[in-house]
Amino acid sequence: MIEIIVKNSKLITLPRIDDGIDGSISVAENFKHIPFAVKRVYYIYNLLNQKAIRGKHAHKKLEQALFCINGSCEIGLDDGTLHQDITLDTPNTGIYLGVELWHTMKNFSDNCILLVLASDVYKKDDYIRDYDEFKKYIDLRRRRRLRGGN
Ligand code: T46
Repeated sequence: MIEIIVKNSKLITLPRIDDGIDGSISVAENFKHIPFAVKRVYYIYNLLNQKAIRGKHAHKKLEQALFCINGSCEIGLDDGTLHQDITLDTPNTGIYLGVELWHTMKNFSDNCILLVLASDVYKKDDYIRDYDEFKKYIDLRRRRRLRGGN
């Protein structure tokens, strides 16, 4: 099992209940398996261009959990210091994507379905879509934290 080394992220393993030839069920409950209350669910699919690179942004406040529930894809994580690529290819294993993490989604298999559970509704202002701006933002946040602010 891969170890996540970037800040504000970890692997999430959901329970998997196998019903033999009748299939399997995986379950995600707020605060039990997902470390926040889920307010929004969306999924990314129809990835006709397997070379697509999605994401390329960070969030200021939004927390998310990503599960590739069909096929596979790769999630690039960057906390401003460390970078890591994680392959998601198991429906009950996901990634917790905390705040202030630059992320990309890439190397999609053609049947990929990426399910995302999010802690808030869609807010355009929560996105940082420029990498230099992201670096400045996390640096400012770090200096504020050192001074005892939040
Ligand atoms: C994230 C990664 C993992 C909405 O109107 N409402 C929504 O809830 C979402 C998620 C998207 N949109 C619209 C905004 C854009 O016009 O859908 C379009 C594509 O969104 P975006 O380019 O942000 O998609 P991704 O795949 O780059 O990023 C998405 C999420 O937006 C983002 O929060 O962290 O998945």
